[in-house]
Amino acid sequence: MRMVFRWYGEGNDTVTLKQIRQIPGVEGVVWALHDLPAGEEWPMERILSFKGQVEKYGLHIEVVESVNVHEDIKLGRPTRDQYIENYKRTIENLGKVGVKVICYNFMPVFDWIRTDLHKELEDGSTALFYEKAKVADMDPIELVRNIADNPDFTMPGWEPERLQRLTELFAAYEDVTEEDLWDHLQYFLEQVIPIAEQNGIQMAIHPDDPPWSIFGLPRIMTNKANIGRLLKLVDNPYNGVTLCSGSLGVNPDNNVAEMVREFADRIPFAHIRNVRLYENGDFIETSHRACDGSVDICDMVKAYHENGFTGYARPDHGRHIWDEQCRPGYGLYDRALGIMYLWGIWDSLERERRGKRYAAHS
Ligand code: DNO
Ligand code: MN
Repeated sequence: MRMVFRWYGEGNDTVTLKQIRQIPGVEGVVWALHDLPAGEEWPMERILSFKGQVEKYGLHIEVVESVNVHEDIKLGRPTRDQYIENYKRTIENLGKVGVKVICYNFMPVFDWIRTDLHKELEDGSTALFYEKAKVADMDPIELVRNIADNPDFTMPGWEPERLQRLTELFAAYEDVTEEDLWDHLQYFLEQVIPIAEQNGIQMAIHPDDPPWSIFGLPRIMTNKANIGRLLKLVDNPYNGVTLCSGSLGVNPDNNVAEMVREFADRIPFAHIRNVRLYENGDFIETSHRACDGSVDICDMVKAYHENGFTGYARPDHGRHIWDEQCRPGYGLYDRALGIMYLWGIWDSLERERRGKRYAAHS
């Protein structure tokens, strides 16, 4: 398990590289050029300057999250070819600087969705929360009109330009079925995976978060059967999954440890976090500790260990603790605590495996 930590870049993150390098066992940052719109080629000089900045701190840039997929690709529009070409050029550029994994997602319109970014837990910390009924009842177009009154209803996909285009996007997706989305994903992967392979980069799709349809939009990366289907769409080791325990784990039918056991050789990147589920379908993000949430993090880490996992892992989100002011879910403290919990499980499994000959420095 190679531990990495998401970093949004200088001036765009409250956490510093100096802090990241002091978290035990963290070897690199998970990054992106967040200011570039989906569909554009990432310029080499921007990539190189980011690399230089990170490497000064002894960290690497081997994992990118995300290179976002342009909406025209997901919609299967004729204009998609130009965006796929740009995607391929970005892969080549990233391959040149030693990137090994590109995480991306194929969710129409929105990335992850929550209804409250600062919901209080019993201990006074706050975390990302999802109220199922609130989303189910919501007419997104109506919501756009009222957005000013809903400052806490934030979605990462809701940058201003996209907001304006929302009505148009919803109309465009009206006739797109789940099967259409599968076809569009296949079209994309058939072109992109060979380039990824030539450049030594594993593509790793992120599951949908939450893993069910919202606002009537199709969502397909939701469960074990569909991950299996994705891996067969282009049956190549460079077509992989970012197995996100928090995204998949909010559906109680999903057993993430079981997925690790089944798909181990196609998981180049693990997102590890815990979530607590409520009977009405609401959920809240918790500390990584297994007993704090509904996902059996211990069994899942054991599954990675049993399979000799050598991929990258990051603590996905954390709570906001000790009064930290940070990007929602992306503070330093709780994610660092999560890492220590993960290493605790991992090291004890490692010690067991090696038997008595294990020594602290081996
Ligand atoms: C949630 C996060 C996601 C992720 C993107 C990847 O679990 O990990 O926001 O970064 O979906 O494309
Ligand atoms: Mn994730």
